Amino acid sequence: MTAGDPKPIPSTAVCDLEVAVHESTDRAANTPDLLAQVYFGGPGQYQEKGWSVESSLEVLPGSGFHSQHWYTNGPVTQGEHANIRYSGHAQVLFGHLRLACPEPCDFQVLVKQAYQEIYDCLQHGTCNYLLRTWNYFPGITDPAASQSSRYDLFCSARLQAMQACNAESSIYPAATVIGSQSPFLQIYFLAGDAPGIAVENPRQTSAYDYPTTEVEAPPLFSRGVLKPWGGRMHFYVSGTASIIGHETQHLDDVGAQLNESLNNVETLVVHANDRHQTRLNAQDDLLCIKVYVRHRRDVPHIQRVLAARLPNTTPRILLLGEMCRSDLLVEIEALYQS
Ligand code: 3EB
Repeated sequence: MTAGDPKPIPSTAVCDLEVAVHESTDRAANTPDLLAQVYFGGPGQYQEKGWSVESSLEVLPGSGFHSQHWYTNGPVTQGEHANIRYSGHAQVLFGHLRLACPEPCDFQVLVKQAYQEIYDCLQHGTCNYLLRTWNYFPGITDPAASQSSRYDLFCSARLQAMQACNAESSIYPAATVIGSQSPFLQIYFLAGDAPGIAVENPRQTSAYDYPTTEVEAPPLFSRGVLKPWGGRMHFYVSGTASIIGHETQHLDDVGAQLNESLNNVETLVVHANDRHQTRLNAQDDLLCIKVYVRHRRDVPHIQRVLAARLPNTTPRILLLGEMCRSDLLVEIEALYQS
């Protein structure tokens, strides 16, 4: 660049991001500031009109919201990178990838490809920081040919992709990994042009430090990620289960597992406030909670525990899905917005 060339103007605009949840699955008006819409309970496909993700997990009774709309201060454009479809602008990106996962398939190769595409996509643009990921695929605890579970292969492949893309040193995103009933690896994710702040739970061993006698490759995610957007604070809480230290608690007791998971989320919020001077209220700032349920017969019990623990105004959705450990019956994730 010579002295006379115009220099790119550094972006000083404040990026807003606001999430709204809705009871219906009605499509949002496709306004320029609509970053993404996420629908639950559909076939898990791309929509032709507008930019949306359909999560393939079945919605269970007791669910109060069925869609999420993510808004930013636009204008937003859509693009594609390899198998990824994304929507965004210089400061925020929401992406979706869906790969067929036939039987048999080399699952580790598939996941490595997916994450390499994700890191590649982010490195090609301005939104280099992965903040939050959602990962769904079939047969999560099934042993593969190598005797490792698909979840083990997932963790190994995610690590390999990070290494291949030199993304290892970055802050791990908040993440959810759940087994689905549809024959696809579905990943959707949020990224930004600035990193979030990782928050770990003092009651739980950090997943990336799980003893290597128990896991083949460490699960590379943060328990929670704080991210300011303009004047708003988001706190993305990862899939959270009934685990203390690194051990599952309350075997065969779904109610106690759910209570313990909720305790873990509350502890994480308190810890984030202590460490980072945020003022999140564990109840009032909870925009929505997702509850992944292994057995549909547990739904009434789960509804009763939620009714006892959450204000009845807190939007929730119950989704049928399998956890990565066979002894877990329930797992939750939370989105805080203040
Ligand atoms: C756990 O706490 C439960 O591998 O990215 C939850 C959320 C879990 C994310 C991941 C795994 C992951 O270890 C499992």
